Amino acid sequence: MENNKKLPEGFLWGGATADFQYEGGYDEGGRGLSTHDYETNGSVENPRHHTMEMPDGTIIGPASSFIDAETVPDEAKPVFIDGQYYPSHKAVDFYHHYKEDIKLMAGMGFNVYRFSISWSRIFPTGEEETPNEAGLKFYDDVINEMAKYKMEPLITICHDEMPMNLALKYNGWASRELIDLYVKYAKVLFERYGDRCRYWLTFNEINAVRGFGPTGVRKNQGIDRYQAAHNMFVASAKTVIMGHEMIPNSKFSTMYALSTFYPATCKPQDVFHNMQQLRENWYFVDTMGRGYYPSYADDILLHHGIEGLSEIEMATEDEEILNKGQLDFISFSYYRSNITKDGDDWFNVGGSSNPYLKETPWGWGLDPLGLRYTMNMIYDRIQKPIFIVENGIGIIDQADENGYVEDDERINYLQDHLSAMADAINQDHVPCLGYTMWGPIDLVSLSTGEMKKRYGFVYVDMDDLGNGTLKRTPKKSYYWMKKVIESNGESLADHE
Ligand code: BGP
Repeated sequence: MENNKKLPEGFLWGGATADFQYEGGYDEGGRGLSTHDYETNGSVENPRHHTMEMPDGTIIGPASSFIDAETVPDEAKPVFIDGQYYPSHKAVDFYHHYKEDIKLMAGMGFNVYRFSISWSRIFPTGEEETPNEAGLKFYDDVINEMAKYKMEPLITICHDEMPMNLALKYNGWASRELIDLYVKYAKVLFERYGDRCRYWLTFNEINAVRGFGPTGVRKNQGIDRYQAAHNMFVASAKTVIMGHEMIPNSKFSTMYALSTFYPATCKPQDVFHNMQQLRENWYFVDTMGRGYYPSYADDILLHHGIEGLSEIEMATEDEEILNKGQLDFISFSYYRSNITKDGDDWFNVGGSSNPYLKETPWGWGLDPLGLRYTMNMIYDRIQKPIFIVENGIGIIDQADENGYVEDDERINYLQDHLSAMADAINQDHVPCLGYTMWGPIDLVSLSTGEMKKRYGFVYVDMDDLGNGTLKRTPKKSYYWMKKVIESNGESLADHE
């Protein structure tokens, strides 16, 4: 019988990282400060995790969206506190290890690598007239290094962050001023890298504006979040239009957090509530994927204390821009699934635990079939190719004295998820461009600021406070994944 896990030729296999979790070098090469630079490390148990401190000692956070910051005066700026550790400053130092790391990725057979560009490395405050040449050169070097191994770049233009100046001065994406500043930034990237980069993502997890996430909004209440989302929709669409003009054969998406939800029971009210919860995410996918706001938009906004789209500030040309700047493909992250029931708060971004699923130590329910389900749901809805740009498992690895880890749990997770992906492609005929595993080289966790929540195929010797040699050592999963890629998925069938 024909192997049913082998993927179509040309499938893109690789990994994904974000600058502030991976790159470090926060004060090198003329880089400006970015929102994440003010966030401390932490752990789930440590209430200080992922927060920033203001001069009067008030603790707020996270910096990327300032949740709970309504009481913070507009003029207050966060400060760095002696004795606190700020993970983005060094991260795991890709800035100085990029040649070694790219070689390791190539050793597994990656033909794509998704990374994000730090906005403040290119425009330190976001408002300069001319870009920072040293910042542009760094990514030039990265892209050229990748080219040696025929690795295709997939670039995230903005991964949950912005120059701190833009968050403080403009209230982040709540202000329309950000649109032009972002488009100017994207234009510089297209001019510089467009000859070598075809695949671009305008934002990371844009639907996360309703919880934590990428807005930089200081007073993060309903209207500001959805105003920010609108401004990001327009910025993305303008960028897509410009990118298509500037780069032949370019393909654009934005990235969505689409870990999915199921109704807690078959009670019709639970099922209906779950549909509403899913629509909280579809709002973002539909608007950018189809090029217009969905019919249920007013209802969503009403639940967030906004009268409807009429309350969102829009320019007359926005409708046409959204229509012309539709995404070419839909990319998303998928880690887990959760359940919802009638009466749950719509703001319960994560949902509740599913009693049928095992969980990671961080409470993330393991659900490979949920990935196949999600792939089908997206394609049924938007009818554009999809791209899984984040998936993986964050667990505690036990390294031996040489840094080697026998990470069978990670192998099992990937085996199950990649098989489910292959089934969606081969049996359900969902067109999927590729798969980039989250954090191929261990990096800092976004949600907790920890190092011990590890995802990688490669172990990095560093602890939660940045102590360690930064030595890179391939784990057991590294060699397993190499086989999967070499066989273009065929070897996945050996384990069934
Ligand atoms: C996504 C983010 C990534 C990444 C990942 C894993 O939400 O796009 O930046 O960090 O989740 O999450 P965490 O690091 O919190 O385990």
